[in-house]
Amino acid sequence: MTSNATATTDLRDGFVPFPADLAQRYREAGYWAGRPLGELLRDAARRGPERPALLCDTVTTYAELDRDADRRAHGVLALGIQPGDRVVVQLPNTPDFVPILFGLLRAGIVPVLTLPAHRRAEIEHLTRLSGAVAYLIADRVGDFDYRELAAEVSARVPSLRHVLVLGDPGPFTDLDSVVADGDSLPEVDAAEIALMLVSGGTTGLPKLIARTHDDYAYNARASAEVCGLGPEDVYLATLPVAHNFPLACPGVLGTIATGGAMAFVTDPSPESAFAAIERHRVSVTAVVPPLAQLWCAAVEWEEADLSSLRLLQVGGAKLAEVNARDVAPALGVRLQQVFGMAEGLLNYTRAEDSDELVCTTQGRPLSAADEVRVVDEHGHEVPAGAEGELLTRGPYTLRGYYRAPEHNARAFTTDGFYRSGDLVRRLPSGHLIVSGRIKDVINRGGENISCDELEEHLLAYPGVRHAAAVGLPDPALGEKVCAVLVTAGELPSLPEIKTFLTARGLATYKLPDVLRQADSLPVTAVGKIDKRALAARI
Ligand code: OOB
Repeated sequence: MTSNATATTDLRDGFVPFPADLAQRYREAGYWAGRPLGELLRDAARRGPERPALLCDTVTTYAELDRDADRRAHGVLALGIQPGDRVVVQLPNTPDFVPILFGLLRAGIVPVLTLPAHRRAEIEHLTRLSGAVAYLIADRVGDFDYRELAAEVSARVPSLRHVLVLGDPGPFTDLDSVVADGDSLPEVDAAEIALMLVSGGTTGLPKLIARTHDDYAYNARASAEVCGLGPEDVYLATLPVAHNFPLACPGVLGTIATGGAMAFVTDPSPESAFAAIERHRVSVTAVVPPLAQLWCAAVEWEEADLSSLRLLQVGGAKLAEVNARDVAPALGVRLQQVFGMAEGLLNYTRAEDSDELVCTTQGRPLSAADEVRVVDEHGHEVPAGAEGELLTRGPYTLRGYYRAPEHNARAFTTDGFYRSGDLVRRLPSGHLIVSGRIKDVINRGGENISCDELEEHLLAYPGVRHAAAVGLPDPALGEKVCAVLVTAGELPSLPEIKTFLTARGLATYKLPDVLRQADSLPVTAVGKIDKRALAARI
């Protein structure tokens, strides 16, 4: 690759920092500890050097992991990548992810964490937007060759100077050769950007969310505490580890903060995940609702010892109450609902919550410093228990997307609250019930129908595995309601569905006009049902 640098643009250019007064408050209150993320691992290795960190065919101890991360930090710096530079990272769920991530963090280099399912459109966009100088990939996963993707992207994005490959490098640089010994690493300021997450937004191209060391370390530590993680826990990264949920809620970073062990699967199917749970005695993992449903069903046919599993976190999309009630009896675990976003705010159900709260709510905010407002379309707070849009601000919630001033003007209030676009109801206990997305509605002849609400009812029909409500164009109504069902047996008839929904008390205008059957529903990069792709398919 050529090494003539188009000068790397300044990292802070386009970053929206926390206002100084709030930053000071978060520091004084101890939310922000002033320690860079790289030190999480340093501390764990100091406390328990011989403790198991990464579980695979072999066991990597914390001391080994710590050394590996340092050698990689020196290695990338020796290549000429500098503190503050951005590096697009796209790796499958492998234990190597951990030393690679920590190597970058300790060098003060900013990883842009993309998902394995991203392809040229997203990677090219994210590389340009971040001004990345390097792209870090695995050689191939399944049938897909990331080196071909890298060749395309580097031909199009001039800032990209290095492609580093885990595995067979082909024409690029072998990532495992990018190691060096050294004495001192650059000083990393905890108030600076540590890493960038990709927004899970479903409209337009993804946006970048810059998370600081201070805010993200708090995110991981506080999440670990709420989940009761400790050194005896074994966390399984089931979802793609570049996603906020398995990365830091509490995920890999929370596990490191508490000195536990981690295992990884590239394939979240019951067959592969259950085998990993049994083999590594996994105690905690996180999944999206469609996967939770699949796992609950799979105990019928998969023989595996899941007795080590104590906590199953489910989040990323609404977990229907009927499905929530299945989790504990089917898998013999405690369910935790997690309603979070890459932008920041996390809500968890707690160990001390009643089963009723755990099955019917999406949890309450992680931090006492999380500020939540539930507002109507004019921005006025709604009465307690009423539905409204969730706005939030707090010690680990972004103040603006990276390099997106126009979008930020709409996505934030003037006093810095993030407009989540999620519709929620708040109980007196502070627990939130997610009732839909502002935009995920079908407008049927002027009546608004919440897709989430309808889907929840459809899922209660016996034998319905997955359900999605989508609007189809209709000359008379504007939009009509189409229910797409994945069923265990035969598809029920439309009149049967209507009778069932009416008996559940659903208003007539919300009843589906059309029924479709599908073998499966399309999913996003992290495994949530992809409504846009589904609508395009119909
Ligand atoms: C997580 O993060 P993202 O950034 O992929 O997606 C965030 C959006 C939320 O705004 C909401 O619309 C939806 O996903 N969502 C949920 C939910 N959890 C997320 N909707 C209903 N119920 C839930 N439990 O998805 C994410 C990040 C960290 C932890 C967990 C999930």
